[in-house]
Amino acid sequence: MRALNTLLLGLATTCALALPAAAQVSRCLSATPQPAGAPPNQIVQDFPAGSTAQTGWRITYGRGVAEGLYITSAEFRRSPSEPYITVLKEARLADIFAPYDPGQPRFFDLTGFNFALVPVSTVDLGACGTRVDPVVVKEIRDREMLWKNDTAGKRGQELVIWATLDASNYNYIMRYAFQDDGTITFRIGATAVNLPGHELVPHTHDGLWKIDVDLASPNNKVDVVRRLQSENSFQANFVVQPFNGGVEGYEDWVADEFTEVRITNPNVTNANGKPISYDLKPWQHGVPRHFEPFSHHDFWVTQYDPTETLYQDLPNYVSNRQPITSNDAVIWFQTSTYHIPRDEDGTYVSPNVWRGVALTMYSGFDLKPRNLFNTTPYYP
Ligand SMILES: [Cu+2]
Repeated sequence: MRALNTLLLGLATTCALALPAAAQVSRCLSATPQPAGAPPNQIVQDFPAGSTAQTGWRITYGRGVAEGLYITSAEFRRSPSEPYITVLKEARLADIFAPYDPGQPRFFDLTGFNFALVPVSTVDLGACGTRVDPVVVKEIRDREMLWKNDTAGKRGQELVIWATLDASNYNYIMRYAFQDDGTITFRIGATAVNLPGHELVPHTHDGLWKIDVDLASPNNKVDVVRRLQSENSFQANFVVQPFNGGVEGYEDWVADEFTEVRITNPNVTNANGKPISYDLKPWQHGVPRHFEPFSHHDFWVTQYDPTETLYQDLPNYVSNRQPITSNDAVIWFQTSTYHIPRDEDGTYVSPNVWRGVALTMYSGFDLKPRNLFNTTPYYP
């Protein structure tokens, strides 16, 4: 009897051990089969993954030495019966700036070097990632609760592509996520080994982004949205005003105004008659203000010009104050993390030998649709 019990217990243990592994594998969300003959740098993903499509993205990406990973188009559809709507013509890090608190060194990690992307490793892939390119990872992820209403709710999903820039001792993770509700998230993560000889010196990692939203056409207008509030009144209100009065220039992110930049196509409306927009929502820990003039303001907007690629030249690019009310506008935005070294970054194992890596720190922003849908997406 004891032998039989042991045998049964053994079988039960074997089954119990086998089940979690199988369940773990099935947690990976299904990638949409790619259309035959599609360009190799294109990714199509419908949501919900592996089920009857409701929404979907069709994106293309590019990558290069001194450029990292960037987006060369992003189109979204609200339902499988509708055509895709262009959202992005281009989005990239124009540069990455790492100035050290004593004043030197000051690195421009894209335009100042020829840094390449790191080949994808198995550790990058995790349980569910795929290598879409020798240096680019694709993941279809669960992103927790899209909405909740007591016991009702819906989990959200996203298509993520990311790559890692080998910036000498440092690494930068460049990550773009295209979500089921039309949101796009942009993140830059700083990690790897603190600067040799400066391991304990504070510095910032500034993501200098260039975002060309062409919402259903290149002819969009750009507004700035602020919450006006006062400690002397119960009341508050918001204002929507042309960015910099409607001409090329800059605006600042003001923490107590919840500042956002809104890109609208005034000629395309949803079924409720409202123009479709995207809101650029900062995701800030703080704002960098360095000696360099480009860093003196958070948002810059220029009229599209293919020769304008250098973030450092923004003050010159805006000097002729071209209109940005019904042209192809480009938004430039800086996001930053302040890295004060800590023991978790590593330690000196001998006077000049450092051992350890800085854990990843992210900065970034989201682009979120406004009046693109007619009502709540993914609601019964
Ligand atoms: Cu750092």
